[in-house]
Amino acid sequence: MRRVQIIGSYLSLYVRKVLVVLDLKVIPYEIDPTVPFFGDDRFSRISPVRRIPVLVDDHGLPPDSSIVCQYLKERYPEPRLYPTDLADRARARWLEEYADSRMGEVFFWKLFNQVAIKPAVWGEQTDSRAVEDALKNDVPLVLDYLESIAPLDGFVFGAVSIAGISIASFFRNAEFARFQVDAARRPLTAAYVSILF
Ligand SMILES: N[C@@H](CCC(=O)N[C@@H](CS)C(=O)NCC(=O)O)C(=O)O
Repeated sequence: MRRVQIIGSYLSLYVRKVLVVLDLKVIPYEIDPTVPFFGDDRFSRISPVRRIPVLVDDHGLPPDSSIVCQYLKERYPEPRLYPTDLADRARARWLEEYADSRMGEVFFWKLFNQVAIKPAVWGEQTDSRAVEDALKNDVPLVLDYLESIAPLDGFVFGAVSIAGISIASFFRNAEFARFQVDAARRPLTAAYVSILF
């Protein structure tokens, strides 16, 4: 199978989501570690909003992790990472979207960005109040929602799917920001995240 190229860093949760899909489908890849903040004109042309990941293969694709994962699903159908049932497939896509947008907002922008990107990339101070606010107000709402959809046992939809992959990718960054799910308060979410890792 031909090797594909992924423009993006291992540190990005959206890149990680695509890499997990590539690994599960045993598709060889190489990483172009362009950092979006410093990408050149070529990067702006292939990623107009200057975001990673971008998958580069012989088809010249648009960016966006969900679009890339959908493309990989159609080009390399096995193993299936979207449920067979139509309604479950819609639910899985919703959880992917929830992870990408809401969890992205909270775990990436409000936490990881504050504790990692601001100091390491921009040399700016972490806004501790913003971090505290996210931990107090935003994170609990996300975790409550996940607790309501996490299965009693095993995976949502019975097998590893794009939903679990998307959710797990965010918890890795949350962990980099020294955040862990409290298993006593949210046992289903903690168990679900632990099997996804
Ligand atoms: N919806 C996009 C989001 C991608 C995204 O926000 N990537 C971040 C890295 S984790 C990025 O490139 N940030 C650069 C910036 O905001 O300038 C996707 O799913 O690919």
